[in-house]
Amino acid sequence: MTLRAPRRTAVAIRPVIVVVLQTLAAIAPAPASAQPSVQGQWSAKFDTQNLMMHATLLPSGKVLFWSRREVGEVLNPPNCTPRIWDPSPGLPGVITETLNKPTYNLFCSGHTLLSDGRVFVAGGVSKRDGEGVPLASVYDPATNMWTQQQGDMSGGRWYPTAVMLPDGGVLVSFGGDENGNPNNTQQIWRDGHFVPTVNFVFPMDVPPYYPRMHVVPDGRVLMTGPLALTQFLDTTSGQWTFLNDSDINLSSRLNNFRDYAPSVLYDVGKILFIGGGNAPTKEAEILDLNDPMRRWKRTDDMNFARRQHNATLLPDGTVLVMGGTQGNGGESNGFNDLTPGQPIHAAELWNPKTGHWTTLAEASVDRCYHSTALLLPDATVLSAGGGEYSPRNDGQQNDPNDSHRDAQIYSPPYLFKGTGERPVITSAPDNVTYGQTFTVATSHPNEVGQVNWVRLSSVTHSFNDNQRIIFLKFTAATASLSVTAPAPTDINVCPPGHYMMFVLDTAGVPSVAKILRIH
Ligand SMILES: [Cu+2]
Repeated sequence: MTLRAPRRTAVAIRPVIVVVLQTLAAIAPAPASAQPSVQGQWSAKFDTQNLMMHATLLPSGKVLFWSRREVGEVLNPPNCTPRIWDPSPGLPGVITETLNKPTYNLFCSGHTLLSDGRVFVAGGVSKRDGEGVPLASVYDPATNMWTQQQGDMSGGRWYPTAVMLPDGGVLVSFGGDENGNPNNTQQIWRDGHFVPTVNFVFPMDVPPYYPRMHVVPDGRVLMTGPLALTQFLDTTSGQWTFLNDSDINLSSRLNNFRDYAPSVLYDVGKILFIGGGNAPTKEAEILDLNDPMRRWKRTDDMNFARRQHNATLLPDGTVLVMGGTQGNGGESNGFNDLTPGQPIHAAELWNPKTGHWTTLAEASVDRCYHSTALLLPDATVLSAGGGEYSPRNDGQQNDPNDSHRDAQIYSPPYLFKGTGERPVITSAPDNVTYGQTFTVATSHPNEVGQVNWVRLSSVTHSFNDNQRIIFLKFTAATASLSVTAPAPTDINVCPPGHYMMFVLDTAGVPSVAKILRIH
């Protein structure tokens, strides 16, 4: 996984664009060094059979993914083909199909990993973009099979968000209904069916598509975007309340409505909302729910304006941003500007301790609308997909050259720090319970700086609703660590389910993760 990426192939560019590129080169921060220990390193691009538009890391370390159609099909066929990517043999990995795939199309659904390692998927597309399917399905990695769920989903859902709740249920919110109108209902799915007594209705006029939602420490669900107005949902009563008690003006993000922006729960009760909007912005904001003031604050701007980008929480607590476009023109009128020079190939990394962004190495592929990124157990990051849409929203497909049935692996700078030797977890439990103290055998217990859990990812449309990080308490013994799992009272901070456990040395170099389950 340390192959060097080939230089981006030069494309014929009109003179006016060359001027733009030269200007950008002049204002973009110069790379401090081409060294991998500073900028990280991209693998060569590799084929993924189809576009990784919806992607979930399974407890096996494999990735479940799907796109909207197979090559050569019409834009909205009746169903799609979910696949499994197994990176364990080394790149490009092995890709296989899942069994008993749903009879409807999972494209533009909402999904989340359940606490038992199955994947819950709400909605999808029916005949046209915007028109949702009123069905839900579950994928079980143990059988490699899909099962359609019984019961009413209160109308179709195209672009809904599904968030796993600490009690193991799933909150399903909004999306477009069968007729392409906004579905303003929310439901809870639990133990194999939709809870019939729970059917919340959003109090505002128009519910947002793909709302950015996080379970926060008090157990409520916080919606951070794309609407500027930030609100909590109490999932026991269906009651929405403003971020700042009753004052709507103090409850908004600073930078207005921002669609296609990632929102990341990067620490306990702390959220980073990054870029997005049309025109795309460089602005990023943070919210600390531990602060009684409860106000959004600016952190540093990114080095590039971005929309349609992805943000990935790394095992050291930093946030990696990849892809997206800085343009607000092009064929799609700014929805997904792929004009040469507008897609951002450089990754960048946000440090929560300083608020600063560092520009990193450049990918070789545009990763904009319908791209995904997720953290893999070896502490590298998968960056994949992009494309497969109708630029003018008229049913005509995009330029096939802009649909990327491929991926690249990014190795962050932490993998090239120090001696290059990584901590090794030699043994750790598969299951732990809340509050349990357990033993982790590791190569150099006295050089361990952190033991962190990162929840497995489930990502689509620039939002990863599953990722979160837990910083654990530990003590070092002769050949092992004694690690304490989160307490039963921390269930909202660390919901039950699967996490990648990383041991990091004092220089911040992470081990390969051990995937374990807390329950
Ligand atoms: Cu889409």
